[in-house]
Amino acid sequence: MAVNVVAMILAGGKGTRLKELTIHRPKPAVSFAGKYRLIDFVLSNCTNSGIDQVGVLTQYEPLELNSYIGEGSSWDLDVHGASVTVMGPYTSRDYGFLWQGGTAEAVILNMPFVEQHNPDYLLVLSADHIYKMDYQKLIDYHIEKKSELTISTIRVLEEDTNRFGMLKVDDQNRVVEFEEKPKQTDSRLASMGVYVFSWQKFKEDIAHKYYKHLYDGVDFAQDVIPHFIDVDCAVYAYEYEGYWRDVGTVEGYWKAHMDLLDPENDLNLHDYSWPIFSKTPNLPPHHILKGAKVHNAWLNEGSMIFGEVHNSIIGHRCVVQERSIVEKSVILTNAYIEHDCHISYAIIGDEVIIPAHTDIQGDENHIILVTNDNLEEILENQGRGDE
Ligand code: ADQ
Repeated sequence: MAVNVVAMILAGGKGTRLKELTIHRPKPAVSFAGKYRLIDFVLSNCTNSGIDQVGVLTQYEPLELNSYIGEGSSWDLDVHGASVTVMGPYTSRDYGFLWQGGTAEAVILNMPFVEQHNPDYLLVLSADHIYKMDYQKLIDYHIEKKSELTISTIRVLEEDTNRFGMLKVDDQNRVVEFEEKPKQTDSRLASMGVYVFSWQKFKEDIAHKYYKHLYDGVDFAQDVIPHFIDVDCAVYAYEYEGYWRDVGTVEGYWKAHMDLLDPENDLNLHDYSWPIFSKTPNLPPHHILKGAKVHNAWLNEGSMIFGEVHNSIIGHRCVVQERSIVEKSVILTNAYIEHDCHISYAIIGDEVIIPAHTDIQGDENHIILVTNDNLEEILENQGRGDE
């Protein structure tokens, strides 16, 4: 890449809307398709886009992400001068030993990391979206528009507008209005939480303006974007047209998995020109045993299927025992479905053992999430708690 870009990935989210999946781990470390972690997508996008200086901003339960990312070798971020640096929550004497709160705060406090690379552009990314995006095109657009802040956007349905930052633009795509999660809007242009800043502008304006207000929870969407628009900076929207899904809710997470099973969907993980890298354990191939039935499923390494699996994704080291049926479901890692169970429209978390003869049946509008934190409650609701 001719211009010098540093990417900062916001990976600190507690992810409360993913409920029990994020009790013991941050959202970016949650697994996806039985093989990946959510953060693999943004890290792979950086590698594939030629962005080789990456900072990962952690906060909530950072240990797992730290050890998962390590030196970055799984994403080729440790060769030819590339590097990925995982940054823990930041405090210092200057800040009265307080901890970072808002998203912009996290970046501002870690400015020394960005500054040491002396970049032309700062790319701010989140770690909880499933998409394959060439950030180089976004940066080219930012340069072409002589933009100071470019927000990557996607068109959304009316019923989803209250979940995103919504923008209004003029005929040159210059942003004239931005509202974070509005109750009502006629705009359909949503922020993807992906921003490009001209680094000089960020340093002079943002860092300077908010320096005294750090630890008030300074946030990109609530504070920085509205401020840039208010003071008449060049803020442009870039319209991204590929597959993009926010997997911050249980339903969104489940739907993204079902998209993988649909050969017509745009999220093609078989496109080897844009690989999604991951760090996976060394396991034997999956095994479909005699008498098992499998139809339209992703089965990960080390899994053993004795029963039936339809339209589902099975993570590594999972077992589906005899006469059990799994359909329209996602089974994470090392889960064990004993015999004669019926699981549909469900997500079964890591290490969960579903006892024999259990029925867990949700529907399209109600996906049932089962983890070791709520298993007992779910079994009790079925009248099986004392068995
Ligand atoms: P949300 O995702 O709801 O909306 P937020 O909860 O602030 O916004 O999280 C943004 C990202 O930053 C997440 O990946 C989160 O994990 C991470 N994060 C939050 N606080 C952090 C901290 N202190 N340190 C490190 N990481 C932190 C945002 C935008 C919307 C946009 C949607 C798109 O605010 O405008 O539409 O993303 O999904």
